Amino acid sequence: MKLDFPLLILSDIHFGHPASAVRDPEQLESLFSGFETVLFNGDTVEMLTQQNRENAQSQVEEIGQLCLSQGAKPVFINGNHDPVISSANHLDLFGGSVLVTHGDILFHELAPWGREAAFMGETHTNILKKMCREALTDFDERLFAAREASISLEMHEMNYPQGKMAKLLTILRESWPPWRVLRIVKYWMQTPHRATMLAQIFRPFAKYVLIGHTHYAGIWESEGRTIINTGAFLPVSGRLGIVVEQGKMIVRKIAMRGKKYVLGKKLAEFTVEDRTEAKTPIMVDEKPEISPIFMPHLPEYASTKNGYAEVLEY
Ligand SMILES: [Mn+2]
Repeated sequence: MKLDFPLLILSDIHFGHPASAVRDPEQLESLFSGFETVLFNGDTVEMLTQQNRENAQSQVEEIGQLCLSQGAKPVFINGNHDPVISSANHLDLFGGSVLVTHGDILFHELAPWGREAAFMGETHTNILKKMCREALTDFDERLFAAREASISLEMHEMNYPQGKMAKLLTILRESWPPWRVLRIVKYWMQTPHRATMLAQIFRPFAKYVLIGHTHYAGIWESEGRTIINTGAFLPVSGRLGIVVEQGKMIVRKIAMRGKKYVLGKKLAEFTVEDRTEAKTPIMVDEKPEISPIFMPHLPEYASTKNGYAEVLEY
């Protein structure tokens, strides 16, 4: 796929979710203008259940049309809330120097803070069990397995708050019981290291890993790599837009002007080297320790998980 620059990366709009900060796609219009491509890095809409899938489909079209009306081509990457929005689970930019993926792959339970974590972990385990060793170390296969696990939720009964109080009820529900908040903070703290390990194992040439998913925006320098989380259009999370041009990336805050979202304060700028020709793995130590985090065929894998899934035996 050829992506034209300048390109804007956003994530986790969660359009259609009761707590989404986007009530009308038109609020995003000004953000899109001036870009050749807008890359939606997952969880753009809510299409997990059969009931909301049809609705979500027309919302995707609406967002896509809005991009086109501003002269930008929309490109969608799957997230765990919209696992069937696209055929892409990740993108490699600049010859692999930049890895873009939603980030649900970072956790065995995909969303270990969620109410469906136990079900998700079990399903993911069962999917991984059916895969051979080669497949387990292949990035596309692993992303595909995680996506399968998300899709399985569709058959699982879920109930979201509905009606006028939905937003408030959702916030209360998400922050109850109180220790859940602490666990979420724990996952936030683990994320940069996990993203680094993901790159080390599956994308050793990637200097930058761009994710969303955890709803915690920020930039981290972690073990020779830079991890950028674009946050979410939800309360508390913070939200960033990444502007990608030839040879560089600029991270900006997303601000509001009136009711519309715009690119705000510049937080960082990175010069990005194209690795199409020179593939040099990013290494900090001479003999990097390979973490078992994403390696279910290693016995240590069990101890790196979040507590639900059983040990995979090979
Ligand atoms: Mn997500």
